[in-house]
Amino acid sequence: MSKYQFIPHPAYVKIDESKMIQKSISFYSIMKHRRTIRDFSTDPIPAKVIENALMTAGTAPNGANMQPWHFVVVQDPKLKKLIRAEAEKVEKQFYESKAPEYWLDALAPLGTDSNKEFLEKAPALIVIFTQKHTILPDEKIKQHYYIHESVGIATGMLITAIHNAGLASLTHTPKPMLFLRELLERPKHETPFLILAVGYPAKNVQVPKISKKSLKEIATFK
Ligand code: IYR
Repeated sequence: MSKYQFIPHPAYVKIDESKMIQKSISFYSIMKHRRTIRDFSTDPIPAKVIENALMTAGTAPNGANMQPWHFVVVQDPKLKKLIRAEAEKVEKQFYESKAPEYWLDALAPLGTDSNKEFLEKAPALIVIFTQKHTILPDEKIKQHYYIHESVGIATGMLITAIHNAGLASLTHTPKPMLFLRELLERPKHETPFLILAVGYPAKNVQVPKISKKSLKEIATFK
């Protein structure tokens, strides 16, 4: 007998078609109201929501079930201040010299700049790391696979869970962002992937007037 076990799918419940369509519509109407915000309220957020959203992210499909991610939740104001200072350093270089004109033109409708106040104002920053491998207790190394695909999927599920619970978020990718490994004391085989700022929107927050592509533009049916 194989040492690997298969069990009946413990949770699959078939729902009828009309209910399924209804559910897909109501989920879409929840998700289409998600907006990235750049101005957060400093109001504290429920720790349980963050924990549950992280557990949701942890259910993501991923390469060979290696779960090649690590999430650091930063709420300490001093640490957030340090992250902001380092991020603004690299962002200043990006906006003032590194970014080509066409990139800055593409960003113009979003109103971004090198000021990253949200890194201090948002009550929580979830810093997501990719892991190249697992180090086993005997120090042997277990390789990870499809790391970026896996962590990208988990991050999408995290953003979805946070939105579904009623909080807002902002994906931030300072470039380069290796400073996060040092500031957050993560090991060498982990690489920062993205910062997700999480909180309530500031009062009267404004968002850019932008739209999403239509189904026709994003999908082909053959
Ligand atoms: N990392 C920079 C620039 C930036 C790039 C893209 I592509 C965006 O969609 C938004 C911002 C910043 O955070 O400002």
